[in-house]
Amino acid sequence: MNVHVAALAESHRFDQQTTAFAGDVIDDLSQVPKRLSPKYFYDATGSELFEQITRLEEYYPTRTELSILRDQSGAISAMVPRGAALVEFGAGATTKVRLLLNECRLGAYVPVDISGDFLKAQADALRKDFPALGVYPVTADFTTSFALPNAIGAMAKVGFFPGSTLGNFEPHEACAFLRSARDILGQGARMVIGVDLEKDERVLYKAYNDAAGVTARFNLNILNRINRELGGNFDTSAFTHRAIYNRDRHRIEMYLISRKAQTARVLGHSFSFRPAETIHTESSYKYSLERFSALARGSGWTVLESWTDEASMFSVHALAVSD
Ligand code: AVI
Repeated sequence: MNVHVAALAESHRFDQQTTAFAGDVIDDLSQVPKRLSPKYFYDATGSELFEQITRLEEYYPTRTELSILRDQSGAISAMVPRGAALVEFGAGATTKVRLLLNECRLGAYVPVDISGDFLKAQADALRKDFPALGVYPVTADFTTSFALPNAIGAMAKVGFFPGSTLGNFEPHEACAFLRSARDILGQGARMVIGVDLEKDERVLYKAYNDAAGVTARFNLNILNRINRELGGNFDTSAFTHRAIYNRDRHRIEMYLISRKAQTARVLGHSFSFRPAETIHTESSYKYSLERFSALARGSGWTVLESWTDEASMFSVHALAVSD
């Protein structure tokens, strides 16, 4: 972070997270082409909009992954050692982890997320429903290195990374994340991971350009967040949402497109837009089984088994740390 942002953060009495947000926004909007990091979608409003997305008819990933976790629960639990600690990287709705908790005889559950308040609420609900389970939340950015709780030291470790969140990482970031997860979980660890698959482009297009406009509101909310938290003055009605499929890079790309020539100010910085100029807000990579397996191999993991739904829309994999 540059000295200027640090001074601004100090004068605005920003906490650590808001300071990092300010630094990233100013850096990313100064790039050519402009961009913003998708990790900033998820304030309270963004998280609620994402929950709405997961219930949309066009957005197949969530319900398809749930159906795989349900249909293959026996085979998946066979990959999870009895008494293991399940470490979930990022903690969203508890629906998916509940399926594993019901099926596998776990010793402990360790949700890891940057949002401490959300984690606490989630942990309390699980403790009520699974009184015998040790629940040890860790407040941390799961893409960085963090320490596991001492209480699970002696237990086998299984990572859980559902939702194809891996797809929102650039390939080098996905590799770095898988390597870091391997280092955190340690020798002998396993991992259950959900990954979205390549498919008919029309299906992908509709999933990210839904008719009700929820994804558009989700995308635009990042500008609202900049206005709210950093005192920006973006006119959100002067931007439109667009998602396209980039076949060569196997990824959906989401953009905010300026409807006109305009200037927005954030923390004393001016960002000028030409008409139709874009901000790249998210990439969502889609993998084939082969390309995911190669990524896992190159990141210190071996694919033990892969499961898909009948239409091959989504995949769930059991991985083991390579020797
Ligand atoms: C969280 N992530 C896997 C979602 C995705 O599909 O890439 C985020 C999302 N963006 C638009 N719709 C959903």
